[in-house]
Amino acid sequence: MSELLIYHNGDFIPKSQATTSIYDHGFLYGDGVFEGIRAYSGRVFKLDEHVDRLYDSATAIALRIPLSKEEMKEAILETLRKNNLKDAYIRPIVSRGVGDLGLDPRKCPTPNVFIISQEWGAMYGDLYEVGLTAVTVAIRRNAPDALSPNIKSLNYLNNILAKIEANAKGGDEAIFLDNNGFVSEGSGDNIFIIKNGKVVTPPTINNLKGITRATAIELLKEHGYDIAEENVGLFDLYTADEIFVTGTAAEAAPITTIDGRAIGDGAVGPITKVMIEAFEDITGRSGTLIYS
Ligand code: PXG
Repeated sequence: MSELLIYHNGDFIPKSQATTSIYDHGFLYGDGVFEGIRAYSGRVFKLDEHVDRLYDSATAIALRIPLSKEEMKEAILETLRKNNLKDAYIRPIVSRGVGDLGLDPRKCPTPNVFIISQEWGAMYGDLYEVGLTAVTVAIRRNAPDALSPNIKSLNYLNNILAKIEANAKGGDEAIFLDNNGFVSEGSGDNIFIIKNGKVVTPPTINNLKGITRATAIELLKEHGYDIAEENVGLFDLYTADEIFVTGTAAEAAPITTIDGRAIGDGAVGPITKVMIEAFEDITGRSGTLIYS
């Protein structure tokens, strides 16, 4: 198979040659933003929402993306076409660009826009049937008044520290609390807790405004479930009937153990099963056509 092509500032470059300078502030400081998008069966799922969030992340760090949203969407679709992809993971990245060793973003005149795409399957394999083991971690989610978790920035160290801790504790996924002790989210997904038929997810002040999260809320409402955005504590996690996480990579994934405690009866619960099926259904039948 020929080498994957990466979009870089309007050109398509073979993967092995798609590079940027070590003076790019994306590399020096994690100064930039990105998205994680998926395509299913030739359709890009929630393309508008992901592009909107990319531009919101950029606005929040005063980074001007040198493409209109329409141009960005077309660049994403063209990257998929150039690589003949139908089921794919897509990673647009906008870095501050090349500057000098000082922090000042004014030294970086030209942002670097990259779009990576590649084939991608289920993230957690067999775990969708048995459920994931999650652990809460000591590291707190970035405070919204320090580095808002709403910004999908190239600085993912907070999340990586959580992942390192989860790995050390033998968890498939880390669950963050915030500085107030409220449940925030996973290292790369949002969290939903079910108790007595009611579904609760934390408000997005302390977590990423997940596009799968928003989809899950819509789908649960359509299926007639009672769903609320409320603060959640450790007690609520440990005493839940069901828990699942949502994300572009994770999709809807059940959590059946947290901190050594079985959730509910330890098996994947009925509402979680409805959610997994509803998500599979919507990703299979909606989205922006890549090849029209
Ligand atoms: N919280 C965080 C911190 C994330 O990084 C989500 C929630 C879910 O958001 P969406 O919009 O995807 O429903 C994310 C997204 C990866 C990977 O490779 C992670 C994400 C997306 C794509 C790939 O681990 N996280």
